[in-house]
Amino acid sequence: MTTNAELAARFEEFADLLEADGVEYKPRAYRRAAENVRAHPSPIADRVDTGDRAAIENIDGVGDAIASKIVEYVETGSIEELEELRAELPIDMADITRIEGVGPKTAGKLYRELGVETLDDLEAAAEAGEIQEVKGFGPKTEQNILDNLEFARTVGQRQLLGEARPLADDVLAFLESLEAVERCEVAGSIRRWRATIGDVDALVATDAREDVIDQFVAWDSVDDEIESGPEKASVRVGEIRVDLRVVVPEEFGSALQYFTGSKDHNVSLRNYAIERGMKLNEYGAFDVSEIDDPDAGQRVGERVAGETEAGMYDALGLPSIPPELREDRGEIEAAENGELPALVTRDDIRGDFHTHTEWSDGNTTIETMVEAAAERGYDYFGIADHAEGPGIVGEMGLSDTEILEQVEEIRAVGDDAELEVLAGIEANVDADGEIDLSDEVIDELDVIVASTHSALDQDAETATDRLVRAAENPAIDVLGHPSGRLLNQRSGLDYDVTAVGRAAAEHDTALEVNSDPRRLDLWGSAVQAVLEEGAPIAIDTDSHQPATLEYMRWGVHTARRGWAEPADVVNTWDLAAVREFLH
Ligand code: DGT
Ligand code: CA
Ligand code: CA
Ligand code: ZN
Repeated sequence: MTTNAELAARFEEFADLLEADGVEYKPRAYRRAAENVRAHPSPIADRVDTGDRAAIENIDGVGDAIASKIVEYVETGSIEELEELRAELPIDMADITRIEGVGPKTAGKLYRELGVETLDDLEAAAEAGEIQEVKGFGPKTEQNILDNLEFARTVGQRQLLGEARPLADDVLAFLESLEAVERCEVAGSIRRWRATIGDVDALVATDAREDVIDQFVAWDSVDDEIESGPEKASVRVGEIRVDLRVVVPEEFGSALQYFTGSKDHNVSLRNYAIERGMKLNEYGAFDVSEIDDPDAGQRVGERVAGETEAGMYDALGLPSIPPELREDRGEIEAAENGELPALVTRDDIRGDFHTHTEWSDGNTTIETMVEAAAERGYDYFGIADHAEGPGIVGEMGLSDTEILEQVEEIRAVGDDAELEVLAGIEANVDADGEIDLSDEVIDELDVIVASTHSALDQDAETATDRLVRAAENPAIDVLGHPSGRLLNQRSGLDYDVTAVGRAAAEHDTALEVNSDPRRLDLWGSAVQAVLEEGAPIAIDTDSHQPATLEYMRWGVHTARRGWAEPADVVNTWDLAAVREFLH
């Protein structure tokens, strides 16, 4: 069956190609549709099957034209208009746009002017000095392309969590629907909620292994079978590789533990086991204290666990360690000492401080965003549109006067809302760590998020000074996406996370976990470092439309990778405590 993720990917491709073709406005509509389709709670293909056209058109951002394309794709497996665009613009878009500063529009131009289709073509053109000759480009653009080619090539292999996880959910739903499947779970980096994913690993317990393998490779969503054998199969779904392993129920827990990783966690855990006369592998936990040669085979000694994962840890006298913590950053020692954190969950979240509306580059009104927040049961909700400043292009950013106008409207919407609406702004941390807002504006606002949008190539010392200075600024409540990284596109600021965490702790500034799957900034190890300094964090979605309030899922799991407990996260606090913090 066609998944929502697959449909979303088609519309994103549509948007890219239209943009490459020089079409205006339409790409944005397609992107919006893609986000809403991806976030839709049930399979849209079901609506096509039941002929419920109205339900499809009811999805935010999906009108008559896009609904027709959804139907066409579900029924025929392709969209004619998209095929025509692909033929007209045969560009390796995903590869080429991974270069910072090269978007679909630029890619389209380079194709038309120089015939650039691949990264190799691009490299050749840049090295021959052809790019600087194209109208609108110059030596600087050309140099930028040369500087970033290497990065684009190496990161190209990994998928964003936000793209891979919805697919993993579909894989699980499919496997669960098979009669022979007793248990199934995802493993690997996706179960640890890493920001980027090499491949999706899935695991099934069954007594009918070959049946399950056969049914899996025959799944409608599979584009290619890479390999298959009696115990495992690898397939490609869209751009993502899915590895399935099929085990007998008695060994499901040990296999799950093993294939969840990380490798470093497993190595440490195995050593921990050896010190206690135990042997640990994908087939079980074995007591080998009475055995002369524990390495004589895979299943030697007395088998004490393997059916459940919790049993594996229990066999070592340890409580279960949440998958997000399995990175060999002290979790085994914490488990041994009974000091594992009680991790924050999605249900603990009471609000969001960083969201956008059409006042800057968001897609909708303050009212619509607030309603969407209320539907999620939040207690408070911050609108933080862009202030004008470095890194914010054109008319998008708000001037001080416009901010004051917007605050009035936010207050008016807040008066009728079911939750507390916080008037905020996303200010710009300039190259020196300052923000540019008048005292009057600062006084009027409830929450000031300050983010870096420019000068992201500073050296580590300058960048650290800059972020420390921002963290010390009493006007700033939340330091937004501190590094400014864009996954698979740019690495962002390199800075001393501990030093910034210390400054934030001393000056009561929260550091943001930006939940946008392209950012996830702070990331797990950075969260852990700032929490050790005692700084609070805020998990924000940076939503530009209602559907992406669901990005909170990625942010929460990222915070969990950093050992965050509810008390560490400002937006789990009640309104009174939040007010006090923001004051
Ligand atoms: P990825 O796919 O690159 O995002 O990362 P993972 O962690 O999903 O790695 P993957 O798919 O190669 O393997 C899944 C898990 O299997 C990995 O996290 C740990 C386990 N594993 C795989 N190979 C080895 C190995 O050689 N030694 C150990 N100890 N564990 C391994
Ligand atoms: Ca994997
Ligand atoms: Ca794998
Ligand atoms: Zn933002």
